Amino acid sequence: MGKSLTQKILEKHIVEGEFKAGKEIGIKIDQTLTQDATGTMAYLQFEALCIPKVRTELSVSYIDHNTIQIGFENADDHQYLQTIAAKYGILLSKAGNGICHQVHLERFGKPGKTLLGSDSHTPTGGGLGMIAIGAGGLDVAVAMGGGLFYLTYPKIIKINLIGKLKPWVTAKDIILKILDIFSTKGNVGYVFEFGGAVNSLSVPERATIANMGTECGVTTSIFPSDEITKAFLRAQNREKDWIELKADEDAEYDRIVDINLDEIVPLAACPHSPDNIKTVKELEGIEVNQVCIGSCTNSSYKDLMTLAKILRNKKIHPNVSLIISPGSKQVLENIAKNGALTDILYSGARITDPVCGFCIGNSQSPQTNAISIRTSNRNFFGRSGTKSAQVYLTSVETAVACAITGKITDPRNFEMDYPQIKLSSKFHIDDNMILQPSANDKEVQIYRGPNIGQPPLGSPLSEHILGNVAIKVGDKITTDHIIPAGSKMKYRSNISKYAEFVFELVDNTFYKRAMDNKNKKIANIIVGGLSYGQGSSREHAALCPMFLGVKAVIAKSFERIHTANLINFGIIPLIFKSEADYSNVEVGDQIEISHIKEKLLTNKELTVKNITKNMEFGVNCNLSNRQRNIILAGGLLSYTKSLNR
Ligand code: MIC
Ligand code: SF4
Repeated sequence: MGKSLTQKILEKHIVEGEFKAGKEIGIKIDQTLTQDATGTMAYLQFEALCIPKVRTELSVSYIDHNTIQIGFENADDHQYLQTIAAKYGILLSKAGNGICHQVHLERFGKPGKTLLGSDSHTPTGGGLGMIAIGAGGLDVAVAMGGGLFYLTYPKIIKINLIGKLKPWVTAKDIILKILDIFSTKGNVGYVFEFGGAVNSLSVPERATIANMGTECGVTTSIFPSDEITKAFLRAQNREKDWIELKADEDAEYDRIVDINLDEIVPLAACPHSPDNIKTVKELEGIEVNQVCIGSCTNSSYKDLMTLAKILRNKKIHPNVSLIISPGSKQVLENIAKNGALTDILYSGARITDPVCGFCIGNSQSPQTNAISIRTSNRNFFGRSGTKSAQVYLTSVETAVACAITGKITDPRNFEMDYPQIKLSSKFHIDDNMILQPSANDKEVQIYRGPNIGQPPLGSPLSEHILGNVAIKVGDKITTDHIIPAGSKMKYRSNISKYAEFVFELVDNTFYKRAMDNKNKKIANIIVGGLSYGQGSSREHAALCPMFLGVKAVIAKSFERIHTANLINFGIIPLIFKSEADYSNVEVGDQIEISHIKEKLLTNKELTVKNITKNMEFGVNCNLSNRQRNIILAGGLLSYTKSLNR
């Protein structure tokens, strides 16, 4: 039987486990990436592992998230990251050089390699034929130290593209269609492998699709590496990094889904979830206050050239604020050199640094009750920094149409020919903002500002948990609900401070309640619905609850990265055996879970006693042997240290 592309790359990297869907495997990681918001903690943890140098082929530390410098905290963190990179053999991409996923695609990604990144959109590298996976910072720290990365051997869905996109319909509309089909829940343990008419899509377009596959909750998404990939790498002066990669003709898949590109129309994800899809036609006429173009989903040279061509000789609507964030310094320099930037500026747009910026809500928060059209990948409640804002996610083409007319507008209404953008055969490249590690690593002093704390260690699991339900939440709770980013993100390296904001968006009394329980030595329990922990890879969504004394989360189902993060920080993820039992627990109920170690070691169902309601229910804890040992040790850091002893 032939092999899929995913199988071929995983087979080359597997070190532990067997190729059976649902079983845990350990793979070797060739490349890692971190960004500053998750990176400071990842490197503090890396330091705690006491390894003298990274053991990967390539590790890059990007500064792209916390770039707003009001106060000393972010600038101090940047300096910490720069000295760490110099000392431990890591490349450093300075603030202003670009968004990690865009820069990695341009300068470092290689077909056939594995990439682990402390950011959930790391699968963007799948656009180049990599197995690129997002994970918590601690998993990335372990991989930098040469440790394996463990994942469930995935089920593979072939997304078979048929036909060709019509003018004004884009790769973004393809992935929005996929979100319409698959939704943001129920896809844990799958990989999307793209095949069929992929040769109509350039690498940046493939990357847009792979980037947002993350919103479905899949492990990763991957495209073949073909002549189009080769041309992209050649334009980046990296043709030597190219290899051809494709699935065998007779490869078998767990499922095949055909997507007919001719039938796709401009789409939008409506508030407050990337899977709340409507056609742009259905939304036409809604007045728009803000349009933001950029983010790691749609900020490539092709995106901004399309934008510039549409804006040429046009002015944006007076009621709209148009924000443009290029994906990288390379993109910005190229559109500056060829004059396209002038067309953008003349239209009345505001240009920001090439950073995450608006996407993570640490700048450009819209006005109260605003309608904001964005080309980014997430429109979770409150993420823009304005709770009352309504954020719609669209393609660049739709977004710019809205900026010009001041209303949600189907770009096909424009009376102009669809701009055809030819990708340069050679980009202007200048890597001066990527710093090489020091040749004198022993002499590098690590800079530690007052914002840098110590990574808290978990305590070994106890046999018995007596606790209170400190919060009960519904379905599709994202990590942005658990611990917001935006203006609070500057506390990423200061856990006791950052923990004050846990569940702030959902219930701002949580922190006080949790601390009261903690001070009385009562464990905190979180109760959740379906798909708990969607979205980002931020391990702070486990680390801060751990700091607040959360010992278990009981939910109807969990998302992949968040489950791993909970385990890494010694919090037990428990799944209701019967979803109906969700209604049998309320905030404030006293809960007892006994014989935990014994049940975990024998893989038996656990019993949760609701003392307040005088009733019991069953929960499952589906862990691999390795995960069980991590939980028993009180988390991955203690576990890894014990192995290295
Ligand atoms: C995001 O898009 O939510 C982030 C900010 O990039 C996160 C990482 C983080 O929280 O630092 C992600 O996607 O993993
Ligand atoms: Fe940055 Fe937004 Fe991409 Fe996250 S999704 S990496 S915040 S641009």
